[in-house]
Amino acid sequence: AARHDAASGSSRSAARVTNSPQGKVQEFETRILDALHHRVGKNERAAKPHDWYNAAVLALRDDIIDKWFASTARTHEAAGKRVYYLSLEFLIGRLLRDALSNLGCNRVMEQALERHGLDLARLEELEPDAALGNGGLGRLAACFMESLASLDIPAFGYGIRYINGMFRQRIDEGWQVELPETWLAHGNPWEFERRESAYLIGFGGEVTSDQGAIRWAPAEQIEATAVDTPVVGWQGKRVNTLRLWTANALDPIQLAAFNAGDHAGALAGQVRADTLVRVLYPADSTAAGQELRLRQEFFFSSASIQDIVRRHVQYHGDIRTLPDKAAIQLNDTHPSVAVAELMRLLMDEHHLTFAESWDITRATIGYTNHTLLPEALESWPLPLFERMLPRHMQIIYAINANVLREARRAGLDDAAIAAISLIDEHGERRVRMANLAFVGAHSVNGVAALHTGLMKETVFADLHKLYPTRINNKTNGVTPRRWLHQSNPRLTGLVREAIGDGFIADAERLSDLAAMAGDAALGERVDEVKRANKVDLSNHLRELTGLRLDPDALFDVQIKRIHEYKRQLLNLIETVALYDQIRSHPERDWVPRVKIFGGKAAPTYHNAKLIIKLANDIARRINSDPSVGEVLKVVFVPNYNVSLAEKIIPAADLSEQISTAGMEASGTGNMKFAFNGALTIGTLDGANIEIMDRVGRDNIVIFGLTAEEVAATRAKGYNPREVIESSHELAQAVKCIADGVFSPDEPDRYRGLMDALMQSDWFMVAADFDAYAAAQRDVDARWQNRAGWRKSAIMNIANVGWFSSDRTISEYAREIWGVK
Ligand code: B1N
Repeated sequence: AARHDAASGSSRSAARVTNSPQGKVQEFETRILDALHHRVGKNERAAKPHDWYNAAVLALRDDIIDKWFASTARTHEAAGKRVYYLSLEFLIGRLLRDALSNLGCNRVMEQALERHGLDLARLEELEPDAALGNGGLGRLAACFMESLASLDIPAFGYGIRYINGMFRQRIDEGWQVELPETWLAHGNPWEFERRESAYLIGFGGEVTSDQGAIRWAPAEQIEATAVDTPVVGWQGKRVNTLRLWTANALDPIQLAAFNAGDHAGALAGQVRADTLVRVLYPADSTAAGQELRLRQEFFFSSASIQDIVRRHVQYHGDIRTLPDKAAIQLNDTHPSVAVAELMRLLMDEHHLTFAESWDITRATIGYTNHTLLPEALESWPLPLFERMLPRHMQIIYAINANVLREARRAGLDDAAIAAISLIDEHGERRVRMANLAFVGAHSVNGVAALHTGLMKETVFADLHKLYPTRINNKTNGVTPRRWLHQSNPRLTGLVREAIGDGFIADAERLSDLAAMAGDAALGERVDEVKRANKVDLSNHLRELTGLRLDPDALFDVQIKRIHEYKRQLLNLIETVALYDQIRSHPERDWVPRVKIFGGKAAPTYHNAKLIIKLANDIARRINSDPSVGEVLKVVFVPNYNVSLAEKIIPAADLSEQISTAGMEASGTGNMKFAFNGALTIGTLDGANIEIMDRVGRDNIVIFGLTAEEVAATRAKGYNPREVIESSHELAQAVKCIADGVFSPDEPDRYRGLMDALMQSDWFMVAADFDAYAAAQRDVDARWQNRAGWRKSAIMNIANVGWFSSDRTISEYAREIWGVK
């Protein structure tokens, strides 16, 4: 039996004498105590919950590190190709449950902690939510990292270790207030700083040429240092690395200046370095135009490319074989400058010709586009670009000359050539980062079938003519480990009983459930699971907001960034219309509903912030109106983040995916809800279309204009005022909001918002309103047929296994990266 000897430094190996479940618990307990004593520096009496959390992570981490070494060794031996995923965002959330669950240590950890009167679930809640991302794009990167490890593909994620990630949202009298999120305040037991992996990143200065040899002498240099976090795959098969860069001044303190009394000046360099990695730009689906953003982009792209090139040369000698050993994927255009940086290293440091370098660059790089919204397409004023990155500007001109010559030869006209150019010549000249990424990549992919089609027809139409085989589709996916197995243990248990547990590693096995979809007993159990999850969520929301919710009501959820194209306003106006209807017809058999909203607005996005205030104003009014009682409740959940999503999604009955068709590239929340048995109410947009194709038209509620119809309606001249005036319900609701019924303290608060709806309504809220309201009444009818609803819920779970990020990553691996 294992020796219980916490004080002994060698207790770890001593405790490894048995493999029995009790022996394992014993071993964990010993390791936790060892970590608590010797690494946290506390004994059991002095330890605070946070100390126990740290000790638990450290104990588990030892296992992870062993597997990490083994994975790296295997990769070296195989000498195969590695994947490098460059992303300015990784929205990873908490890691403890993910690691425990993927290592199969959950139960053991729970029992080891129980011996000290500690509750694992409570400790898990102490971990800060690592929010190094805004929304879908960053969360996708995190799901991809997990799938890469689960599929045993050697991969690195490269990004920035922001000191302050996504801001914390507080709701003050209904208004969003942004507070800094200090996720590193208590230290981060998951990360390892690698001082030996550091690179110089240059900015500004001059380029000189000496007998053909080009020399860039930057005016400023900052050191990028790697900070590594292990990424544990399913069943610990592989542990990959998420490598985030932090910044340091070469001279953290200039002593001469300091001694001369210029204390601030002496530290200015370090301040400049810190500023680089200080904050994540909180803009989702809009381009952040400031100089600091371009500095961040170059900083992390350059460090990552230097690291990749160094590793290649170290292991394989010849830089010319880079495309055989490295696949670099650009997550949107934020790392586009990597194209120019790789070219620079190949030409200026490795002395290859332009032609050789260009072939290597394109063979190595792939680019994923995530949005066609014009306001999100990055471009930089040419003078700024040239001042910050003079050598890269020269290289971009050279690439442009090369591409435009090709375009001429292919017979493209002036308009097409102007559209293809890396330089936008309309007005102030700008560098187009999407065009740079497109021409510098051998593969350019969209994230859902509709989106990829629209890429070919709109933003990239001319580039697509020149390179007709480059654009391809890779429909997004989500990891079933985090979004089903970990976040919904009740449903996981039920599914496991029904079809075994193969679906965790291979989500498409969920299809075995389809044959049982009509089984009344299974339907009832799915319902019980959902109800239990709703009770948990209600309790949590009561703590957060003070509101009491009825777990037997239909939980109708819209959680995502607040953006006009996502149309939270459509949902809110329909809520107001429903409220009117309930009060006018109290005798009807209304389906009790809880409308749940959550999401952050970009701090400078005025209308988005106003929409948050409107949601809160509507909630206050409706929730305190006794005439609707339990039939309708509205909740705005503050500070929506990954951890909240993990609690809300398993408890949702209805998933709101109601963007204006053609505007949501894919969506990934839509997939998470479906995996958890919610029905979708949605437009024919992004991946909703593919979800419909798989779950079947009877198990999803689709409404509204198609992308084509949206375009046609705009083209022929859309008059929202007419539409509003012709819909009694809509006109009534818009008038109420405009007249201040929900804002008696400031009656004109929403006048402008409603006027804009009447006058232009770019997002077609009015055009889709009647269809949406009718779809909601269809939802009510379906809900009242309990057996039918349950069957649809099961059909959703059974048919969305394809939306596993394992499937997505397998497609990238096979069709873009050329890895096993
Ligand atoms: O990427 C997700 C998609 O599922 C969503 O539909 C899409 O909106 C999202 C600039 C973006 N596109 N573009 C961004 C984020 C931050 C930023 O600074 C743009 N996010 C998306 C995953 O494919």
